[in-house]
Amino acid sequence: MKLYYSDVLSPRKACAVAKYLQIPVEYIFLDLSRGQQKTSHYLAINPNGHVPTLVDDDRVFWEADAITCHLATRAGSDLWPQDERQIEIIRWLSWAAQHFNRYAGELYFEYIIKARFGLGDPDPGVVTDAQQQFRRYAAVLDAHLEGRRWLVGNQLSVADFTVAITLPYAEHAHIPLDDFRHVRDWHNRLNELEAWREPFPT
Ligand SMILES: N[C@@H](CCC(=O)N[C@@H](CS)C(=O)NCC(=O)O)C(=O)O
Repeated sequence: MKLYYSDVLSPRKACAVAKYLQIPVEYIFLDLSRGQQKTSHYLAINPNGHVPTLVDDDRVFWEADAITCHLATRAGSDLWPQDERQIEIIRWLSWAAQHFNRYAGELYFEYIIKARFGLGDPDPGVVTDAQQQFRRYAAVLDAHLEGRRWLVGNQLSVADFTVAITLPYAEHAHIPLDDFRHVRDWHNRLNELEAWREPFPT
């Protein structure tokens, strides 16, 4: 299996799951600052020109969530359980993409990507709005996590990897977590996993 990645948000998810599951993967780093995600060779496997992409024999997967589910299926892991828990996991994946990570991702872009790629200063209007919307959805997550260790069925799943994906950057991205103790406790549990703390190949 080949995993095309870079050391940024979406690939982090795929790398963390591959490492957690100890799947033998050939990691191929793409330098986004040099446009390596836009070469004709790469666009042939991922026409979006984004990372990550997983190539497993003659099957190609883009979208990090599809990649994590495929990796878990290949490993026979309950990170993507083969039962009705899938429905609840899909709910969290969808919610993260549309709401929670949408606004946390805006803060990640404003504070981390702009600085890294020389795209200028954070836009105060975007930051204020994103922080306000983030708090709204973080309250939903915080209430769900009260009394639970993990998001679905009190067992680690791909939903935890996806929903939490911006949180390692919370401090630098000014993601406001102060009011959400259960979210912080849950992320501390993820931080006990080496694959979460250090997802990228060295
Ligand atoms: N929804 C996609 C998002 C992919 C994506 O936007 N990746 C970013 C990095 S986090 C990227 O490739 N940026 C470089 C570019 O678009 O040129 C996924 O989850 O895989």
